[in-house]
Amino acid sequence: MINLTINGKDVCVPKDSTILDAAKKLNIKIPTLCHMSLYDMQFFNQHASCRVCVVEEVGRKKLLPACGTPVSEGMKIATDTPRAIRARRTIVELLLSDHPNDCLICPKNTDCELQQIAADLGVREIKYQGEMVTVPVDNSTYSIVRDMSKCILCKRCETMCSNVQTVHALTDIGRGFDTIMGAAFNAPMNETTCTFCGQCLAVCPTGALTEVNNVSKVWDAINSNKVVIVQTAPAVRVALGEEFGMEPGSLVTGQMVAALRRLGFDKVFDTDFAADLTIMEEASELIHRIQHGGKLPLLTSCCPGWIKFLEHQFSDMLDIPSTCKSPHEMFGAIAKTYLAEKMGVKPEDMVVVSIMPCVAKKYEAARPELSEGPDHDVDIVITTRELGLMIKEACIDFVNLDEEEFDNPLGESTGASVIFGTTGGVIEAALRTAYEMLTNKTLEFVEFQQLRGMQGIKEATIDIDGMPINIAVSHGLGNARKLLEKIRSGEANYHAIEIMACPGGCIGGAGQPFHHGDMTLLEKRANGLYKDDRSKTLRKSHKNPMIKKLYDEFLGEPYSEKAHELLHTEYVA
Ligand code: HC1
Ligand code: SF4
Repeated sequence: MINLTINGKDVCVPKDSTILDAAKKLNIKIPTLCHMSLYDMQFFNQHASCRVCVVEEVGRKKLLPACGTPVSEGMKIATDTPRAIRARRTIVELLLSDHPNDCLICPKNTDCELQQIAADLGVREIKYQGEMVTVPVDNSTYSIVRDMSKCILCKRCETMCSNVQTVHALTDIGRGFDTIMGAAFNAPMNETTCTFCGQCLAVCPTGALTEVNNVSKVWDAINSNKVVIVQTAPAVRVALGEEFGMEPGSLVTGQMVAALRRLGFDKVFDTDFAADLTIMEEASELIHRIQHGGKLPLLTSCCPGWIKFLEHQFSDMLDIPSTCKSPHEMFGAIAKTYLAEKMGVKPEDMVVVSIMPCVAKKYEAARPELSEGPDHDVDIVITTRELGLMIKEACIDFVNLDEEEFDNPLGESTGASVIFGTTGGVIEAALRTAYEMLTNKTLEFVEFQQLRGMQGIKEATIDIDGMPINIAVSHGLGNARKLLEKIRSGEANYHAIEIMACPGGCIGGAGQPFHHGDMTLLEKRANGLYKDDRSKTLRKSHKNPMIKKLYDEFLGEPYSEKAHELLHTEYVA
């Protein structure tokens, strides 16, 4: 252990600690910008590139970056000397010297950490005006915008993409002033191995990486003559409240539905309905593969970021994911056929909008192999944050709205579908149905605690009436890679695996209110979903009466030819 003093207070910390760690132990705040600690300190960004955290070593009059300097015995540190504070302000002034002054119209306005730190340090003028970065904005994808004029080279995006997601799509390219963050040869993002998971933009402190904003497309649709219907993903309901100052995990389903009606949507439906439908197909597929010697393990396929990761990095294994489309795409397919017919609306006169916690869903909706007709089954995707913006723009008093119910028939759902939004939830929902389909017995205890929690990889053997079923669950693409390598080498013996690209599952999606890798916050969102599940009378997807009706009236049997035509897909290398 190492003893030192900070601002005259003694502190004792383990020998590999930094000055920043020691200051945290004393509850002394040191501003940081490039520094990042994620998921209970499993990952760090410790490049010490911005130097905003400089502190003064007393006696030696030396300025040191607190995040990158290890403690040493007898060290005396001061965090609040005029020299340290002046140095921090100068550093921020220099960062602003080549930063565009467009805060008012920047997508990160009020969420920008550079803006906040400049305000906290009392920066009130652009003191130095230097040359600007002139690399064109990369608008090549449906999900992510890359504007290098706003990059401060903190490298948080690289840490996220390389260390957490193991995709390695982003790195620093060029030298000196010309350095930017991008793919090799500054290729546009749509020509790289990027999965569009968006986790890089979730940790970007400025507006250098942001999501593609589709809000104006939604307003245009609402103000047109078309019938505009909306669906909301499971994870949105436990995070949207945060945009209005509510506690993480607050369940705001009723207020969300009311707000969507006030915004002008013609019908407000639930992706949860389609999650129940997915389970009917996916559980049937699992049973089919087990009983007919099909390829195992079956991998869940509802996460577009993970599917793209598989297509790029494990293209020899495209036959293992379930062929089921994701729930929001199943919803689109059913909306533009069954529902359109029921409503007496031509599919081309209907606009389907998805509210998702995810930025990869924007790209997924545009994938040609996921739509039946010439138009996309899902027309527009916006994130939880974009919905928050629309509600603010319309001056709706969200917190005080009276709760309202979803419309029917595509608004009815069970507890099984709600838990899709957290890691482990999809496979738990599938097991609830697979058990009863396989055994014709009632599953009394529907909660599979072994599959819950925030460990990166969870493994369990579930006994289905004497038949052991080996399950694995992973979240975060780095963990997916570990599981896929075990399958490729023949080391693993699983029947089914759930994979989600974002740590925490969809509750941690890049379209959610920024969570800064805070595991406690993610757990609160997960608990909100589990609470919602417990509150439901129906907790198994196959018990959803509207799903039964859909099969009776339209699809026939689960896994039928019609179901295949509308609800299943294929993957491309
Ligand atoms: Fe998800 Fe899904 S759970 S992928 O995480 O299968 O985005 O919430 O909508 O489609 O239902 C996301 C969430 C979401 C789909 C469902
Ligand atoms: Fe990497 Fe995901 Fe960002 Fe793409 S979206 S660059 S895969 S972190």
